[in-house]
Amino acid sequence: MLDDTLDWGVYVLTDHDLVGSRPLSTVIAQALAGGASVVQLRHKHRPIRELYTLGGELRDLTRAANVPFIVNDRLDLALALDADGVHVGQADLPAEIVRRVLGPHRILGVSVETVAQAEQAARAGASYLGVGPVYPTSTKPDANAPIGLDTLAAIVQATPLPCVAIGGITLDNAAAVMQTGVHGVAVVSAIMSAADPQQAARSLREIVQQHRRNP
Ligand code: TZP
Ligand code: MG
Repeated sequence: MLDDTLDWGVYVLTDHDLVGSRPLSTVIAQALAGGASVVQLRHKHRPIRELYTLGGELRDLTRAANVPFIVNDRLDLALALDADGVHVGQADLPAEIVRRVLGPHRILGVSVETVAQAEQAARAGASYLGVGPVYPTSTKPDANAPIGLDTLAAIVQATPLPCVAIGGITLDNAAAVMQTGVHGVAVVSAIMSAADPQQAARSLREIVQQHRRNP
């Protein structure tokens, strides 16, 4: 899974709070049908057993769609689920430790918001960077101030790693985000809150493909 052919274009993260009464696995299946190209199980405040069960469903869906399945924060859960990778932030386990435990082949994503953090993540063995928040977002209450498009573009320029932009990305601003040279956009609410997640993913995918400067 860790190779240059990964498609970072439409990276969707789960959120239990945004799907209403719809099962998360149904929303993800719809997003995949619309062209989501990466799925991350992002799990705040849920018992680990529940996440293990949900994660198994998502792993099966993503495998059937030939799309990478990534677990947020929890290395143990990623390994238990035989996920394709894990994504850590600056306050999670250090990236070099996660890389050591994961081995060389699985995907390691690291959240960054500065060029210095991007350089450090590359040294630690990151496979890709999640860069943001680009815009204000209400999905992550503890998010730092938005970095904006200029800082996003500076990080993209500075790192050899694929960058996925995150934070407040919608159908309205995705084209501008893609023009910074990122490999894709990562969204929570734009797909999780959509009345039609399949259509939302399809529309995002069209914008990404139209405005992509990197594959
Ligand atoms: N990391 C930085 S911003 C964010 C995360 C997980 C939340 C993005 O959510 P949304 O709804 O796409 O703005
Ligand atoms: Mg985290």
